[in-house]
Amino acid sequence: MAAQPSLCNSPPPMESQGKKGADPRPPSNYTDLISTLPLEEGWAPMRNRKYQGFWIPQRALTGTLDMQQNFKARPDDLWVLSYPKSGTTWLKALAYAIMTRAQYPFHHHPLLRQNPHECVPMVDRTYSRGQAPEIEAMPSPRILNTHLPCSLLPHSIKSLDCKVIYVCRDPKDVLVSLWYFNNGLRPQSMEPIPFTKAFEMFCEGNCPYGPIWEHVLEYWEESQRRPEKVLFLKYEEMLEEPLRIVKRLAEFMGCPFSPEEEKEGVVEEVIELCSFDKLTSLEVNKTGKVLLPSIPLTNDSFFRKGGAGDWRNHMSSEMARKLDRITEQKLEGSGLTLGGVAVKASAAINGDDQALF
Ligand code: PAP
Repeated sequence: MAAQPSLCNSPPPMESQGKKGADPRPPSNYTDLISTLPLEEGWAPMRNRKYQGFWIPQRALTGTLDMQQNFKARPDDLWVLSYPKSGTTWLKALAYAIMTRAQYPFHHHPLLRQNPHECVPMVDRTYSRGQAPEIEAMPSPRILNTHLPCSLLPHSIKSLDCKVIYVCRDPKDVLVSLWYFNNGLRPQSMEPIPFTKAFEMFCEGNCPYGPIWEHVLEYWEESQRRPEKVLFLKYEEMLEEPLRIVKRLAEFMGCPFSPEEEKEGVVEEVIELCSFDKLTSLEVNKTGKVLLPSIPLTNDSFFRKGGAGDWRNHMSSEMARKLDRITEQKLEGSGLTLGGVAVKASAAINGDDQALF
């Protein structure tokens, strides 16, 4: 297989770098490189390009490359990371509500007026819009987000040892959620993708930020190596035990709930503020628009059913078995289980492996 251009490991000199007074990062600098990357259009209108082993949406690629080159991490940055459709919106809301709880009363909280994606920006998309200064202007501590896999994160995040919270979800439910989301991106003139076609593409790893298993595994292994810096969560356990997870999140973030706060019900208030029912009842999430130019998205597209197991309404048991089998094979030996697939836990994380961070 032909070697793919690598900006991550050995950044090439960019034309504008080092030039005094020049715009440091016109996104067009990357167009030539991007046009050489393998292209897939099965998820149209989304076009995905294979970059360093992952199918990255083309519209996120300029931002990804720009971010890899220019993003400056701060030691107290907190990253909320995920494969798409795995619980990002919820986790963003929770992390933001936990971090800002002393700043705002819950009845007057920014999450009542802003979508969680506005409170916690997606850095590569912000860079794609040429608005990197917005990220640089954020006061510390920043909560930041991307769907990039661990191996594609900018080097400064790794070298500064920033804290990371990763959420994953049953791939079967991820696929269903992604299918609805992607169909919502299609103009009326386009038919929805047949679910069977989406299923096959997903199983082949051909999907935005896919393959999902490699994405999840990179962060899982990182969380095993450095649990104090990488917190690995599952959407399903957030649904089952929100109280335990929210307390764990606060501890990990370095702002645990005090006994007084617990007594006063602050943990429950955070959970309530970020709940599916609460967020979907808010005007901003019913009618607000997403800050992504050229994409016809409204904030309500981040909320659909908000539960586990909807795959049962979309897949035959044969399809479910096939996807579970792939998950099992991909995760074998990692000690990780996904979607109720009992993968044999063995002492699989090879301590000699090169850490991704
Ligand atoms: P993103 O990758 O576009 O940011 P993400 O938030 O990761 O999407 O995933 C969306 C899913 O989370 C949707 O799942 P569904 O399609 O199966 O319903 C959405 O409904 C669900 N979701 C969003 N907010 C919440 C919440 N507060 N609680 C539980 N689930 C939520």
